Amino acid sequence: MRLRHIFLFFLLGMFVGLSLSGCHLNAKLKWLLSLILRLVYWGFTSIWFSRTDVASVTPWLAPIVWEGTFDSTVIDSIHKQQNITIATTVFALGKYTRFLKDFLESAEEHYFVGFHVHYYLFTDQPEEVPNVKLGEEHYLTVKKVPSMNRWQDISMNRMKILEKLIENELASEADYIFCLDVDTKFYGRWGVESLGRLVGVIHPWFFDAPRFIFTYERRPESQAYIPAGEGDYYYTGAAFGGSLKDVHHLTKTCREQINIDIANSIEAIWHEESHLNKYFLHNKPSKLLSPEYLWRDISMSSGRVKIIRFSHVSKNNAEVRPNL
Ligand code: UD2
Repeated sequence: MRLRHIFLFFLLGMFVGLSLSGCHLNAKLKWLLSLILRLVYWGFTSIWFSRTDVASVTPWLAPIVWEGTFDSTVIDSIHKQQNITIATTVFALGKYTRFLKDFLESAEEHYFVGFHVHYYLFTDQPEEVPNVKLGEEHYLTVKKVPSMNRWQDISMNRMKILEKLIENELASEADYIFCLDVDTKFYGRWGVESLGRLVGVIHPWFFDAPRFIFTYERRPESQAYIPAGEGDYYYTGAAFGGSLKDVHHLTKTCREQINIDIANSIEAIWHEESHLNKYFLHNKPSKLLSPEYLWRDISMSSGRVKIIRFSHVSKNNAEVRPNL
């Protein structure tokens, strides 16, 4: 595709050059006219929105969103006509309330700017929620949840709370939902290019790693078990989303699997993230977001990650978590 257009680009230049050859224009002017026409062609064609250095489609033909694979102006204008609302959930219990200010302030700069967003913030300390000025059509609802003694339980319990939120409150309130970790910050655009029926984000530690390195649950006793040789990508538990129906099915299934594990006295190696990976193995995401949508630390760079949109902030686990 790209080669064809490069060829056309030069052909257009030659054609313009030849057409002007009979005119009484000086050489510099002809060259300038030809260049302007070629740049106009370049500017109006959409072929430049593709990447050859990364995979931008999965083996089951779901797009993988990277910078350079979409035109934000085009995709924004399509979605603007649809009047969609994106519910966004975030949990901040215990000392994790300290991450809220940066999360919300940076989200207001970069996250679905110009679209309807409704944040649902779950916390055990509503009084600690900072007062952040929200943009037009952005709303925030704070929901009190009980404290928990283990960070693993806080993390896993999100599936149950999300399932109930979708079931009881969101049906007529939103079209899509994203569920995000709070110890994070936005640094670049996260917009409608991320929307899809079922959306997973490739984990930043594993996007260029071979499958045998993936930290799937390997014990057959757990419901999250994935045998060696299986699995497509390693997805992060820090960000996932999609339509309400699909995310409801995801959260319900993961909650059920977690409960079976609890009954069998086993906890998956990476908690709900392990169950999420198992779910995505059998329910393939319809869209994948590249690690631009959840980077590991803003200071760590990779040639293929050209823009960091959302990133984990470094934290001292021993200091912020209620247990080790
Ligand atoms: C990984 C995942 C995370 C989750 C976890 C499960 C990535 C980048 N992150 O992160 O999504 O799957 O593993 O093992 O893959 N929380 C609180 N208070 C607490 C503890 C946790 O509010 O005391 C919430 C908070 O929203 C936080 C989330 O739970 O962002 C996940 O906890 P974490 O960030 O400490 O987990 P981590 O870094 O191991």
